[in-house]
Amino acid sequence: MAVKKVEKIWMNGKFVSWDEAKIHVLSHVIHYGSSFFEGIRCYKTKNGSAIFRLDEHVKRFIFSAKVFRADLHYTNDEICDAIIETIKVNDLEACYIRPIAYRAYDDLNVNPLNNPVELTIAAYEWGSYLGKGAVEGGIDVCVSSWRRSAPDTTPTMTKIGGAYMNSQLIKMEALVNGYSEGIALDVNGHVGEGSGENIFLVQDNTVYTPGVYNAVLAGITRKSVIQLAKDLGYEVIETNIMREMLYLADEVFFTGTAAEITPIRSIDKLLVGKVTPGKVTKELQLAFFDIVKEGNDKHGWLRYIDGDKKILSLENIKAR
Ligand code: PPE
Repeated sequence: MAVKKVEKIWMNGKFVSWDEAKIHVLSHVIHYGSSFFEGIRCYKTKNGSAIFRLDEHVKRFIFSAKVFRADLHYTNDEICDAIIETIKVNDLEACYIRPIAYRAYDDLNVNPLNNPVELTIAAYEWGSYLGKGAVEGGIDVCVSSWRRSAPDTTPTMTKIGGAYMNSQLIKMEALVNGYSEGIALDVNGHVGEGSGENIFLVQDNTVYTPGVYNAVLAGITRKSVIQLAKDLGYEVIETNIMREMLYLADEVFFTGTAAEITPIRSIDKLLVGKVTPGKVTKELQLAFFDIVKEGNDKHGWLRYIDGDKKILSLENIKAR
């Protein structure tokens, strides 16, 4: 499924047409994977289009670049505004947003410091990440033979292009063996995450998830689901998780911007729990979609793209 083309892409401060958003083949990023990116979702809520935890995503974007000594040349607020503009200029209501900064064209050797850092923002419609019906009915996954990076190798807390070569190995192995996704263990054999999702387990009404020390991305959906589980009264434990706990759990699910909350039906052909989605997974899905679809935003996680218009209309109401 090809990316669904829209009209314009934001490139280094201006809009260019989708087909002209190109970079040179000798750009540093192509040879050495030197990019920093985000995946963000804009939902069509009952109160209008709204971006989920925009500020948090942009903070992580700037953090990823900082670890690699890259200056994005734009502030958090400027990047947020550019993202909103990109959605508006393309008349999108619900979409996936992909800001990406990369070491561009100039010098060509491993040292990235002489190459300019460029920034691009695209927004487009994106369907179900793990296949049709995945969020509703669950998916079948395997434990990957590929591990996540060890600490002090590739920094797993950053969202960087190069790290997704590892994700590709996990994903391809899963797909060619007939699974929808793979779960990678960390360097010590504890459960890590999927190729593009964090993972959660439910056992005896307690929710477990690996810690960031298990070589996982500090997912923003993960953080949100931890909060929602606590709101619902569940204890949430971040800890080392043994592989066999995956097989014994009552419920297992993935979280991520693209994956949202996707239940896991089986792991290595062993069925997970009795029904998919399980009780806690379902409650968390309801709580999550109540925010992003119904707009019941009790935590202030939504940024409406027509925020200004909303304030204006409030004033109009007052004036009447
Ligand atoms: N781990 C990895 C490795 C990862 O790529 C993601 C997001 C997550 C965890 C969840 O993080 P968060 O989105 O902040 O909750 N993966 C993004 C990109 C996927 C892709 O195929 O590209 C995403 O979900 O947008």
